[in-house]
Amino acid sequence: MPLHDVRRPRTLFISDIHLGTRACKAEFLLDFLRAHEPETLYLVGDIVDGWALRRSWYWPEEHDAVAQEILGKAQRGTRVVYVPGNHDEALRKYPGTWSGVEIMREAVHETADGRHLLVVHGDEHDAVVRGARWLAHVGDWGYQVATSANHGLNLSRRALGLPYWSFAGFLKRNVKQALRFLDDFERDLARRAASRGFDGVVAGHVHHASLREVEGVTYANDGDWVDSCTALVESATGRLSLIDWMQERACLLHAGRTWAVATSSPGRTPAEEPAEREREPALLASTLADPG
Ligand SMILES: [Mn+2]
Repeated sequence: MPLHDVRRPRTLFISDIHLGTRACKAEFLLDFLRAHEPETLYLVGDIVDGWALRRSWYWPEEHDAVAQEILGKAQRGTRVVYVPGNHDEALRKYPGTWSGVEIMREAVHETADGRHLLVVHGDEHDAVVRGARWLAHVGDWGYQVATSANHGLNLSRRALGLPYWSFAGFLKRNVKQALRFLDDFERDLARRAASRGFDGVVAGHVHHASLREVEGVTYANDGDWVDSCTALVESATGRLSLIDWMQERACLLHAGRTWAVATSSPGRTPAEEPAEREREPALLASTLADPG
């Protein structure tokens, strides 16, 4: 089924997908990716969850399809820049271009209106984050199962098919603490970007989409595809905005568009996909899962 109105924004930023975990909303992401053909796509870390894969192998068809769609975009001319996060930190050791995807520790994005944005996952520079012990576990449900006092609780949550840990849930339960932490995180990243002469920073890591001015610089966070299904987008004129894909899909469906969660590649047959590329996502995932 052809998708209506494929959007061609100048830039898309997505992060915290956590492919390789059951919590990843891969089908919504696939739907989102197929509805957008950006000039540049930034993957702002925690794309493949190497920590989770190392504990137990989980790589269903939808997760492979997401990886294939990203590689397909690179093949069709999108510039794809992958800035690894803490859950895919093994890739930080391999800067360079792989299958058309540029891997780098941090990136600098110039907007259409000439602003320079630092693009980082957000975990590595940040003393605030290291101070916040619970944040190390964001997106890392299995780790919490193994170590926390909630062991029994998490086991029963797993039996019910629920994610072990959710930032949205944490936010609801600990509003004051979470908001204070988020504010510290945002200020710290914004100050670091400003001190290096940037006009702003784009990050992920905290699973909380945000776009605001902090002490004269732009702080943007593209959110996640575990709880919220959000992305940051730059228009042709350089305007930044956040996309809440669950909300937009609901509106599009309401407006009678034939937008549906895609289960097969629209307009392309498998024969058009280079065969040697097909094994790459699983190969990448197994590399990340390899403790060596
Ligand atoms: Mn992270």
